[in-house]
Amino acid sequence: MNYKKVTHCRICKSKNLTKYLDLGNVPLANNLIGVADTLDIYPIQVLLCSICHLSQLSIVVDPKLMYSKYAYHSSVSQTFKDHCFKMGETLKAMWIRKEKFHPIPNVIDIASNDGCLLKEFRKHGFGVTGVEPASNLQPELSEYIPTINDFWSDSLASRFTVAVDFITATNVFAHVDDIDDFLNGVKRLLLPNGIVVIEVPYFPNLIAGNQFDTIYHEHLSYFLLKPLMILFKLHDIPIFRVEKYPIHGGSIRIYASSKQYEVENSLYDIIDDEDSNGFYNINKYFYLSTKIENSCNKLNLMLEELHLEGKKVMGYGASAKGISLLNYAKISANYLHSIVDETPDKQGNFTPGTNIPIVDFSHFEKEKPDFILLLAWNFEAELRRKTEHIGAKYIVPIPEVKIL
Ligand code: JHZ
Repeated sequence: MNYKKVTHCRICKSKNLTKYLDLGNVPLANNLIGVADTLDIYPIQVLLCSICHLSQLSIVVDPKLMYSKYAYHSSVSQTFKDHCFKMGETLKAMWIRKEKFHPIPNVIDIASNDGCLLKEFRKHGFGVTGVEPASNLQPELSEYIPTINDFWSDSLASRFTVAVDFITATNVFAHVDDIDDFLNGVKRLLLPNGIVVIEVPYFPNLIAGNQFDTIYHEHLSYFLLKPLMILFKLHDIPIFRVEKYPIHGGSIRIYASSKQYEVENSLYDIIDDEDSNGFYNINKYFYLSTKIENSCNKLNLMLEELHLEGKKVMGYGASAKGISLLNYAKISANYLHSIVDETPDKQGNFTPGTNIPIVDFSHFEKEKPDFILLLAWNFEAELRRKTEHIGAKYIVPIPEVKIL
């Protein structure tokens, strides 16, 4: 068996888990396929813990299947690179105000991918080390970033000899099953005033923005602030600051440390908002199923109509969420000619479950589509800027399908 069932809450260990969403069985979103490949599918069901209110998938697929080779390269998006550059600037300013243990600030980035964040941090003078399990994601030699090819764990942390000012983890914490082991390793390696900085998509944005396509096997947890506060307190590294960013459809960045920095009031405001908006109550979530079904039907219908009118529709961004959306909405390869993605590791493959070819950018110029379906809607501005000259109309699928 390539997956295990979740029997208790990942944070508070309660067995009071209630299912509120079932999106059926779909393939692993980032495991792209060749034409002749066979496909494994796994269930997508979301459960709510009635004690700490963590939403979580009902199964955990073996991480080695998903991350030993990883098609996603963070550096393809300039928007994300800019985001990382600014994050480096913020952390550098924090370091300047702290007691210094090293002559320059040092950072370990967990799930460093192709070194995107660390390259930006180095521009601010950080000493950098990456930890990344995917063997195909080594940063280019010309921009060498020391990277350990492994999963982050407490046991891996115990092999490091130098404690660090910062540990960063962007878009990985939701992917981790054993978050206790993850945080034990973090705590072990932080300097006494060191700070762990974690960015995760913020669950209320998923709900408000109907971002159901971001529910897929990699994302084991869907975080509100309250369960995160509970978790970090249990590990004695309390969260003292939270910031909201628009990246990836709306994320929160949390700052935590074993040094008891003063907890900012804004945290309590966010928790009050979560509470008053009903996020701690299962009744908030039961309507999702119907809403998602309606959204999928609308997208399917629109693409069918365009197909019948003889229009050529191409996708842009073979994102994990896009691939999930195509599966949830059962979009046939007849409706979508191909998907352009500028990640070389994705090109030449097909989308799992829907068999749509993934091609390079030159195909936009060759094929001259009438419509471009923005499957990476979170980078709408960047994708539109790059394709304006094609003269196609855009289809944005989320929160509700619309033509621009
Ligand atoms: P993008 C990823 O999800 C993976 P995905 C992961 N599971 C996660 O948690 C989230 O991020 C947060 C391409 N592209 O970033 C690159 C271009 O071709 O929305 C990507 O394949 N040209 C870790 O995959 C895809 O689109 C461009 O100019 O849903 C975007 O994927 C740009 C901007 C992107 O995340």
